[in-house]
Amino acid sequence: NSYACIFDLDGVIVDTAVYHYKAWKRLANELGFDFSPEQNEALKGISRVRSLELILAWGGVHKTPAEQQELATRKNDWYVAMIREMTPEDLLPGVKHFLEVLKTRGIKIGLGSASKNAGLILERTGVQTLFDAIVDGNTVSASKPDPEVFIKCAEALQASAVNCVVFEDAIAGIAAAKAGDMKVVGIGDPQVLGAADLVIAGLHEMTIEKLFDL
Ligand code: B16
Ligand code: MG
Repeated sequence: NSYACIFDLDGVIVDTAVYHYKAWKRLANELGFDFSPEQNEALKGISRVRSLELILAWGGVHKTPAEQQELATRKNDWYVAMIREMTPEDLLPGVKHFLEVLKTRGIKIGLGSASKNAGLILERTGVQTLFDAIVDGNTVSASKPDPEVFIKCAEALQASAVNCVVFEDAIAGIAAAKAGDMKVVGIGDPQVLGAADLVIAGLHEMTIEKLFDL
């Protein structure tokens, strides 16, 4: 039975939210409306299909399921073109170092993300080989706050829930980790992420001591 750290991707390892926002905004503009950075906050951590539903509702636009499929694909093509250009420089501060510390200590490393593009992002940023298990939008059917993504990741890492610590930037993700009976470190604003066991600004603030104190 191993100890494991399970990381969310967008907002924890990399800031892909800016690319998601650019691509969704371009789609909305083509459909004749716009949405704000504040509205964009609501899209963090939720699936592509659900994001599109919300955006279409904001614009008061109705589309058939087939049209929605086409729009989601169009958005994803623009998004993928941007993330293909990512490099190790795009890792958030402290990420590489903390992952290497975990490796040295023999603590398992997992990814628990809603994104279907997680593999490509880890590959472009050069950290793919540090992960012992990757569970993403291609493997999971229920989105956060359902704990499925983290439970599947813990199983893949052969770690029981009590021995897992999740790192998350979204309220839904923290709820998912809690629903899976795992400890959770929030990345961001303590006012927003109060449900986490510990809140830090980013992985540059994380240490092995803080991990063992949880
Ligand atoms: P894709 P996370 C999430 O990543 C993003 O926060 C969310 O905005 C996005 O809609 C979702 O991935 C799906 O991404 O379109 O690439 O499949 O925070 O769960 O790592
Ligand atoms: Mg996130």
